[in-house]
Amino acid sequence: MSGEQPIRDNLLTLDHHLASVREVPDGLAGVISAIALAAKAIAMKVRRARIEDVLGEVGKTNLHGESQQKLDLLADSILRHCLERVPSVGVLASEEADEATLVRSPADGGRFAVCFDPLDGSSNIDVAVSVGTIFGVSPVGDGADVDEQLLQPGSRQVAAGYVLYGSSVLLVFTTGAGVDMFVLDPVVGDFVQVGMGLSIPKKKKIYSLNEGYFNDFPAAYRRYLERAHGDGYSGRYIGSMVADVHRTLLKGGVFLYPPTAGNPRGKLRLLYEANPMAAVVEQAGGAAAAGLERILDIQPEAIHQRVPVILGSPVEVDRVTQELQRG
Ligand code: FDP
Repeated sequence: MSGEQPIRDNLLTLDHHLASVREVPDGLAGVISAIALAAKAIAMKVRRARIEDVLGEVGKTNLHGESQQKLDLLADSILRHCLERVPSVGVLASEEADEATLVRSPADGGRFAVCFDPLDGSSNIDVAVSVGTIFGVSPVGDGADVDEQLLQPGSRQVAAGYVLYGSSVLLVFTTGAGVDMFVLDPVVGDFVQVGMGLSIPKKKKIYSLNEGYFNDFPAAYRRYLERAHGDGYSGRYIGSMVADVHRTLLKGGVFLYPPTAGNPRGKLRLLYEANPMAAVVEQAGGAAAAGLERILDIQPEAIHQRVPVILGSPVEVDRVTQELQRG
């Protein structure tokens, strides 16, 4: 038996796909290619983390008070390295940096602001649970100030998605015309298309949240959960947003991170967690709310702003928001 692996004859790589997608703004394909390149490098680091001794904490906390993992910082610098070289990239904002970075001004061709969480779910890395990269790309807004160029509602995103470093490495994203899914084929060394026009199930009796905070949730969320218990729902929670949202996208249900006593505005960040995931889920026919507001309509006030998150199958999101309407 030869060691050769079969290669599909109908192989469509990410680059083929990007070349064929119509009506994406000029320079956007280069941004997505750069993210895909970074994802390959990050995937390798995640796989070899124990071997290369890059597990564990750096010994510092980020501005959210969370301890930074060595791999968080490594993933951040890989993404920056790849994105800064793309001529259309103007502004970068990362979970791992207090301030946004001006890469090049609009006058020098900087057309896009890229917000990213380089390695989401990083508290799971040490135990080999799936982690991910989340990204959202918007045209830079008007204003001389970097924050003004960045702080725009998620509805302005022209591309959004995530990479899941799991049992396989998946890239799932939208450029505003449906959601496509690619898997990193280790034989070809490239992302190849495995799903087009993903559609989230309309309803499914699954909720995904950290139920350990039950007593800390506002009453409406507790009522929703009590009803879900009575209605025979299943609970599924990995504790890694990319993995939980990806499962919700494919299998249906609702993913929630409600306000808690410790995090009265929720834990998840609007610009680089909630907005990109909301864009993907809505493009797949789902819904995404921050309490009673649509996530994508929120005008951000700060780079690291937090929001409550309720997203998934439209019927399931509706069941939660109905409870919230009752107060
Ligand atoms: P992590 O702290 O491990 O980086 O926003 C980060 C995040 O993980 C999400 O990926 C995950 O959904 C959430 O926090 C988990 O928070 P809890 O541990 O409070 O459930």
